[in-house]
Amino acid sequence: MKHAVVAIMLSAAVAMGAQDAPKKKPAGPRVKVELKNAQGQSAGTVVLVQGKKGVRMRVKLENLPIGQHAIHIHEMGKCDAPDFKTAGGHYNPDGKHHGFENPEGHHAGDTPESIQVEENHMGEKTMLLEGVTLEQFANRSIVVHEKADDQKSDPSGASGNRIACGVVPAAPVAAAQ
Ligand SMILES: [Cu+2]
Ligand SMILES: [Zn+2]
Repeated sequence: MKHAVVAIMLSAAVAMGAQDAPKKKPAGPRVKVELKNAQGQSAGTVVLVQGKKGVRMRVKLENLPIGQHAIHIHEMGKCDAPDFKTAGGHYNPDGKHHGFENPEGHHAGDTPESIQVEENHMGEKTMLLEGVTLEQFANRSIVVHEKADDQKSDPSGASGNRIACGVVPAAPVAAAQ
């Protein structure tokens, strides 16, 4: 009887040890941003995860017009509807110009791709923002625009009005999805 208990405990310890051995790299610190549209409805979420090369950005949009929409990190952590002007300009600590195709670019808050919103008014994209950190984005905002980003026109890629916004929380959340 005693032996059986010891055997069970041993095998449990072995199993735990095996589980502890990391097969994948652990996911880095992350935050979840809740987007709202001009009407105050949910416009989706953005999860930002710190990686080795930069920040991975997972965007899920909803309740937005069909078409391509630019998305950027703006300087101020304020999202006052309906125009979201309080979010300020693009996060730009290095005094650069807008867009990945701009020879004097790009802003640290620029993103390499626009997001397609489909007929169900939803859209999804994951991209890597290289050379930036999650810490830099804390207490700033993420803004979605009415049009696509041309990646070269100052100050905002000719992407038109701001149609959704969310503040980036300061503290990383361990298990945000
Ligand atoms: Cu923007
Ligand atoms: Zn920009």
